[in-house]
Amino acid sequence: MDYKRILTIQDISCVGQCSLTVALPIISACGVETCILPSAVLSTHTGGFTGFTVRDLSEDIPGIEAHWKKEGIAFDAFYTGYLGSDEQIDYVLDISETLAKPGALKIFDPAMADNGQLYAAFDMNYVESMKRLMAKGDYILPNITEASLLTGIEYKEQYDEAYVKELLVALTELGAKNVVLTGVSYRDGKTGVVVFENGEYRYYEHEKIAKGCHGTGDVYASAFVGALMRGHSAFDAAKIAADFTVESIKLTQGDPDHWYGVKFELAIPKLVNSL
Ligand code: PXL
Repeated sequence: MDYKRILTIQDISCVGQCSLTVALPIISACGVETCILPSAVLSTHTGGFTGFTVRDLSEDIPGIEAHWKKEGIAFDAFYTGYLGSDEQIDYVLDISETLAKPGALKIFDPAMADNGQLYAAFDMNYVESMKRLMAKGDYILPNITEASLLTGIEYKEQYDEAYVKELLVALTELGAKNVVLTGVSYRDGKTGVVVFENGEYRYYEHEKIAKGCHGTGDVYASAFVGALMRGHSAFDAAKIAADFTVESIKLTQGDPDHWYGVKFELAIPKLVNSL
């Protein structure tokens, strides 16, 4: 069987079910070798906990890259999520060129904002740097907030297909080849994902369960990467990832103690079956 090796670069939030603690189990469960490059170690994610610790690992990255180069290690794909700084974006740009197998895919999630707002750690300089990363993406996975920040197009909570298409075209004008736009909701009780590939717009709509569950962007992106690397088309991978994310949210609903993430582990058997 075709066996792919990817590198995912994002933080380790030790508790909180996001970034690497989500990407590693999900992509591995999809049958893909998942190498990691932690950008930082935090005691928890930053979305609701207070007093978390942060250790930035930027200064370790050049040494890790040099070692891998010496060992002749290369990757079939790169998947990035939450990164700690502008400097790390430059490292990612370099690594995704120098450690790439021929034809390697770059799948970049800006992971910097949601619900109309940038995450606590970021400012507009970071957004500017993120544009440079998005420009190199084969698939970028912004939500509507991130798409609006990246393109300078006004953020809207209520919108129509014309607005979404304007965002998609502007994102490809930044340089991104294809866009998977998440959290696209045209009517109450429903949300979905748009895959804009080679200029073609396709929408997968599904039920909307709860507003803004933590970590679901990372659960979604990880399953998308896993399914894509297993040979599914981008649209099928987007559907598989959406169904997995919905199932994970359903399995978490009704447990107020579990506000910080979703119980995606319980949905992994279904994800594996859908591959
Ligand atoms: O992608 C979500 C995420 C990842 N890592 C950290 C975060 C968040 C969202 O808040 O704070 C550290």
